[in-house]
Amino acid sequence: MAYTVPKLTDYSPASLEKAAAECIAACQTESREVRSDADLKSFRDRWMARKNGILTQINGLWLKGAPKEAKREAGMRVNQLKARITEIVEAAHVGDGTAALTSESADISLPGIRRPIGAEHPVIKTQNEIVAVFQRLGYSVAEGPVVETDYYNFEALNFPPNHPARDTQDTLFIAGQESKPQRERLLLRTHTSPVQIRTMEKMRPPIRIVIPGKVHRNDPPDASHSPMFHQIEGLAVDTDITFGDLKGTLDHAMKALFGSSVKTHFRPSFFPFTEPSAELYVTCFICGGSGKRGDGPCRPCKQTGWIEVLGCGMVDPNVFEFVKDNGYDPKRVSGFAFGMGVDRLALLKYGVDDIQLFFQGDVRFLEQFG
Ligand code: 2U9
Repeated sequence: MAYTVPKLTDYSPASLEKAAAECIAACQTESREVRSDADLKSFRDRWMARKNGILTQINGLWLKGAPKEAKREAGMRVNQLKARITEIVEAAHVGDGTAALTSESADISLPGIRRPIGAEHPVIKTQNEIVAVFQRLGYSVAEGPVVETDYYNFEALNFPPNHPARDTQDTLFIAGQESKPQRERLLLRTHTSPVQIRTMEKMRPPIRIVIPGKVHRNDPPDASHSPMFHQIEGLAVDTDITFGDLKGTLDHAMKALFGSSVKTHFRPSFFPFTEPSAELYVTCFICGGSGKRGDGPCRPCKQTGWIEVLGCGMVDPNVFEFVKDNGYDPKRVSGFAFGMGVDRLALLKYGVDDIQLFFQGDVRFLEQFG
């Protein structure tokens, strides 16, 4: 009985596997019954014809028929099946039947299906390396929602009501929120700091956490900006945390990440949620701090020999006010925090000059990091 494409009712991986195997076996069997050029032509058309070929029927019946939740699995399985059938049809030739193999199923002379093993994404690789340094220092990893409220993303982080970061040119707000009170309005988080507030609401001090995650800003994409990028923030709160603890901790972390020879440099800065605040620079890990690469300028550090890695500071007591009832009394506890952009560090680390390459999904670019 010639093979016909069955209508699938069960789209479980096992059922898809079985249906695909039956199809492949049928195609192999028929490929061995080709005795003439005419046979070969009708065999090819029967399987490959754009109009009503078996592969076309499979598309129609199996893909279009797939329930939404099975679409992806079905899609993947059908693509593999198509690749396999195409191989068999292309390998088919006019035979004298003697080639009929004893064991019906596997024609081991045919090439196997190459299953490309993916590689860890360079940004996630960099993120995991940084998180691991702080985990080794006893920090735990916290995560939280990407869709946040104005309260957790701004208000609880001591952003004054009219702070520019609040307006649309920097922040992607969820539409249709106008009727809600400001603090309940939903937005795409612009930093992972809201997770620290949510964590302090749940866990009493002392606390040591690092928060990796995606953040969103209303930035037009260019070689160094992406509306979606990755951050890692950290927070340490206890009874007597000092700026010295911040400097010691971050100096250790930078040496663990970029090599024990790097030096660190803290420059005064400002953030709404920390006071005092600083930017942390490390000696350029590309030119070693000379500002020169070969006889040319070191562009990553703009010939300064220093690279800005992160922002940091002592948690502003105003921020603790929002979590005071859970033991974060600013008179009794103090803390430091820091935040860094991961994609930028991955660009420097891998010498990539366009952040868009990270998000275009071009396997030729990504498989370099395998
Ligand atoms: C709480 C208290 C303080 C987190 C901090 C920074 C400094 C910082 C930037 C780095 C590069 C954002 O991705 S970036 O553009 N972040 O410089 N972030 S201190 O401070 C906090 C967070 C939470 C409760």
